[in-house]
Amino acid sequence: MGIRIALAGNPNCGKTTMFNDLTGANQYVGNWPGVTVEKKEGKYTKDKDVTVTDLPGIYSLSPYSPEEIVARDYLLDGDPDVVINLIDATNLERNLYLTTQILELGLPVVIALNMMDLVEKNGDKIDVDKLSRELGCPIVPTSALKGRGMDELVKTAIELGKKGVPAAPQIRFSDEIETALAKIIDALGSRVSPATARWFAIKVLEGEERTISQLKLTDADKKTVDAIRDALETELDDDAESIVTSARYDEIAGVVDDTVKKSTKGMSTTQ
Ligand code: BGO
Repeated sequence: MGIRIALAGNPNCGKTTMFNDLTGANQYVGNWPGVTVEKKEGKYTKDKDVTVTDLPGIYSLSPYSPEEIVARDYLLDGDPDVVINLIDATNLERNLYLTTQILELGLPVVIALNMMDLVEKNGDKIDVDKLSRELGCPIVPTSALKGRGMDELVKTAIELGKKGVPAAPQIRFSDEIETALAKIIDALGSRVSPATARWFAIKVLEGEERTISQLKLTDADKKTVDAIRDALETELDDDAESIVTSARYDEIAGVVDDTVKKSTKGMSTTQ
């Protein structure tokens, strides 16, 4: 049985460079069904049983653009064995916004901490082991441009894909938000698997229509989750989507603070 790897990341994180390095000339280019978003797939040059699917570059898994919808539908329904989430290590804070969402999907995930050559050049330090622990998935430092770390990355991805162990997202929001999420997970019951429950609960808390209609909630369940959302919005005096977005950024800022040491050379181009 072959392994299917999905490559996901922000625009400009080095995804094309990495995809070309992994697949060489073994690429097929087409469109995702129904949209004019380019779809690229290829076979790994060193093992033809490994297929790599390049997802569009995106900043979030919200359903606001065709690129985001394509990427999230593929991750949720396309059933990849493992996700390589490429992140630009010189822009960690911005890139982790997508990462924290990918980790919630219930899929095996390995992070490719790309552009490490630039981080080193700037004299910045990233505690990769700590970052891996705080996020809840393995991380392999890479430089797609220089072809560094690629073998270890694919080896880690294949192992994870074969084992099929989902990422274990470690980030937790404030108590008020976590209590609301727990109540929603309870209301969703067996409609969602334990590995995907957090993803769906967050989307339902945000009031995201697309997910709510996909879940086919009964009117009674809709009332229950609406009441949970209303109570949180009143308590925190904000709308649910902004509450979750701010909470994500707050937690990410904490993770970056814990794991990144900026050079004092003053030549860093980051943030
Ligand atoms: C240009 N290290 C470094 N230093 N650069 C990298 C790495 C890495 O690990 N990975 C990628 N890049 P894409 P998306 C460019 O094109 O793969 C560079 O959007 C330039 N071009 O070479 O396109 C990569 O697919 C002129 O840089 O990303 C590319 O995710 C001057 O990051 C850019 C400088 O990579 C984006 C850079 C004409």
